Amino acid sequence: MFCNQCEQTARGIACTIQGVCGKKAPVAAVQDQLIYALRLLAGTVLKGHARGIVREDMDDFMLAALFSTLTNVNFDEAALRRFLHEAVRRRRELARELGCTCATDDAAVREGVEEVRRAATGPDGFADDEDVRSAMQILLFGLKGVAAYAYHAARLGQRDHDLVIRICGLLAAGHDGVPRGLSDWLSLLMDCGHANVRAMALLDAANTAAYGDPEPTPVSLGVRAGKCILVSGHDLRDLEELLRQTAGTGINIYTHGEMLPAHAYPRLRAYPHLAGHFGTAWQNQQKELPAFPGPVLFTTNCIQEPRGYADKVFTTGVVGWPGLTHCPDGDFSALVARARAMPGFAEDVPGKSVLTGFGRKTLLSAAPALLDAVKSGAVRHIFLVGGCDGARSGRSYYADFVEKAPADTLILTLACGKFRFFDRDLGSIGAFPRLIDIGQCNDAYAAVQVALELARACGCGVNDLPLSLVLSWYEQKAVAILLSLLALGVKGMRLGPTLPAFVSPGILRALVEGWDIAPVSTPEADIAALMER
Ligand code: SF4
Ligand code: SF3
Repeated sequence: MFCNQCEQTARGIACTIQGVCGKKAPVAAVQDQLIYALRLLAGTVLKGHARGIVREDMDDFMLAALFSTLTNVNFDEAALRRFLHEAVRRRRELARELGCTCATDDAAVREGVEEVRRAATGPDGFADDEDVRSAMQILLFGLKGVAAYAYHAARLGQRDHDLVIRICGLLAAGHDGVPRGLSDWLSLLMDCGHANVRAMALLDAANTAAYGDPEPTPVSLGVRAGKCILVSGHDLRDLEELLRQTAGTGINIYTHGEMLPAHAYPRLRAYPHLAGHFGTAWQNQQKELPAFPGPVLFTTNCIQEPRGYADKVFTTGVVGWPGLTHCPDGDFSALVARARAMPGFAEDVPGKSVLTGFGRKTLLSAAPALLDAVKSGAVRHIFLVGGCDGARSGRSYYADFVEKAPADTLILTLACGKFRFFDRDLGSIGAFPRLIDIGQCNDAYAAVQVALELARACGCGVNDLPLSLVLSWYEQKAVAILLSLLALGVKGMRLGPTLPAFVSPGILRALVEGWDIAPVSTPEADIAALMER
């Protein structure tokens, strides 16, 4: 196997024997085949699009299949193989309809694995230039992130066929016979970044149309006596469906990881048995989940091997782990039955509460007051410290950064990286709490909107604001968000805890020269340098 798509890749180079994440070589092989099959399918979908063929089920399939190869989503070889066969079947069927010959069969897809591997390692023949190879990898990984966000939006009815066509065009690049140099690939990366802005906007529209605009909301870290279910991941629709199916049963629902901001959506908060938040970020689940006295549902990434507690872990949607019970779309009866059979919490245990839900509307309405605070000097600088969490020890940088940021600075945060500091009391500046949780990783869209609004109100560019981005990456949604920020022209970002293995020296040079991007160093040095910018 060869997989280098996430931050914890072995030796900082690639997982070649087994994934550090737990991915086995046969699973990696099917994922490689699936990617190749999707590249071929994308080309046929583009031909169909040119002939006016628009299929919602095809669009949904492309997004789900791509999402299933993202880090920590699906480890189930059989489930991935079903996606692969479906991709091959769909291409053959569409090709027949278009009247073109289609050489895709399982054997061709098997050969395709070699091509995927060469794209990554490049021994000969395919993308010999290491910078082109790097750009191709960044593009593929970014597309996985775009697909993830578009998938969530589609589940809530927000679909955009043109976005899927853009994804298909980018996925087919390199397999479409068009010769491209490095600058062409860099411009495709920007296209991917813009496509991701569109995907995040769609998801923002989907979430807020379905559940209302998030409002700042305190969330209890304590527990209530009674039966319980823990819900992890990003998918608000799954959470809502489960809340509906458990209403009036006495079973309390707790959020885990990236599901925390769900408490801030009025139509989700309205369920009185949405009881609180349990645990921290994904990489702590093997330590934290055994103590939860009810079953756990994973709606998206990031699932880890449930060592010793597999009998209470359920998956749904694109998530899979061999041997776990997979809930069919919207049917949580098995999960609810398990909750009834488990002990639940014996008594109320009060806990501190954390504040979440500074969503797009809230932030935009606070923008004038924020501007005044910046002009008066009350707020000297705004840091956005956000992104993924992970297991690496160097990630204490982010908590240290937040701790050491001067008292006249605000910290905006989002995604699961915040669990390093989400329960700290950093005080406030006037009406603003110093720690402002915008939401999930996809709510980077809200952060971007606010930055653009502040720049507009100041009559300057985003890079002229006293605003700095300090990002932590782990998986491919972070790659998509990074590409979005680059495409929007955001400069001077700090990226850590380590640079991606798939970024070549030439691409890094382009990022430094074009966007002044830098790896994180020490909190003290970065704070000083960023505040001087
Ligand atoms: Fe390794 Fe990350 Fe790939 Fe898992 S997803 S196999 S940890 S690079
Ligand atoms: Fe975290 Fe997996 Fe990326 Fe939505 S839950 S951010 S790592």
